[in-house]
Amino acid sequence: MSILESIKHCVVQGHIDATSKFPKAMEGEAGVRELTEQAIAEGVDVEDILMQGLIPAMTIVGQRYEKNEIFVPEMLFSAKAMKSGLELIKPLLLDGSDLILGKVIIGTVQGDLHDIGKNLVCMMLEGAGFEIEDLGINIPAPKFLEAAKNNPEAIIGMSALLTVTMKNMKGVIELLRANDLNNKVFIGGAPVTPAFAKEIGAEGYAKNANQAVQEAKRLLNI
Ligand code: B1M
Repeated sequence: MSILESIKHCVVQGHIDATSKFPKAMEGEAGVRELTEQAIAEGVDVEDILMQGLIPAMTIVGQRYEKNEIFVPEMLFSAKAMKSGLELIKPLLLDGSDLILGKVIIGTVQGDLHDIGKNLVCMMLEGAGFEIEDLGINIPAPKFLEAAKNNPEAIIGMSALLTVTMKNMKGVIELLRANDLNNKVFIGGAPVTPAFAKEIGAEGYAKNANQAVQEAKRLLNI
């Protein structure tokens, strides 16, 4: 198995590192943390670690959850394993430049606790030179409003992973506009589509973290 395959396998299994007690059968074996460290040390491209190791693993986790092969606790271990890899590659995605292209306020909408994709979007934006105010997860509309009031020039990014929570994006936009705030808004997350973005009045949509950078630049005319 290649190192990227091994990283993917460990994320799917939810195996964080050699000290992890989960899954029992992998106790003592290198996990996502050690393997990601090893891949970095061997000079494997960070983009490959992300696109061929970490991200496809979560797709498999989602499929296994849908088929009832795993349940929420296992999904949570996979998310933790994924995060341990992301933490290691984050500094490498940031290029150290002091240039600030603009500010992005970002959060996962109310009712939604998924933050891996949002965090990835934050990393890519930060790496591209944007200043980020990350509001976190489960963010109610008034919190977006407050942040927008303090930053009228900033653009607002919203993430949702659940079909039931993506509807809350509309409420945020309505609240901003009712308060005469014109911050441009872009949205993303697995169930979100360009058509939905248009329907709720969001100015932008991005399918993934790379597109989020392009979209933020477009909205700020960069
Ligand atoms: Co949840 N979950 N989950 N989950 N979870 C999904 C989303 C699901 C599709 C799984 C499935 O059934 N196949 C399903 C949603 C079904 C639906 O609504 N259509 C689901 C469910 C049902 C649930 C619960 C309801 C389960 C339960 O409790 N019964 C529950 C809900 C909790 C809540 O939020 N209130 C729940 C809980 C969890 C965990 C907490 C266990 C964990 C999240 C941990 C965490 O995030 N800290 C979890 C996980 C890990 C997943 C899956 C497996 C993986 C999500 C992920 O991290 N993907 C997911 C299945 C899947 O997506 N395949 C699933 C990797 C990540 C890099 O991709 O987040 O899509 P993604 O982000 C991408 C793009 O979407 C985009 O760019 C990112 C990078 O390329 N993007 C943006 C995201 N945000 C963006 C914002 C932008 C632009 C682009 O601009 C602002």
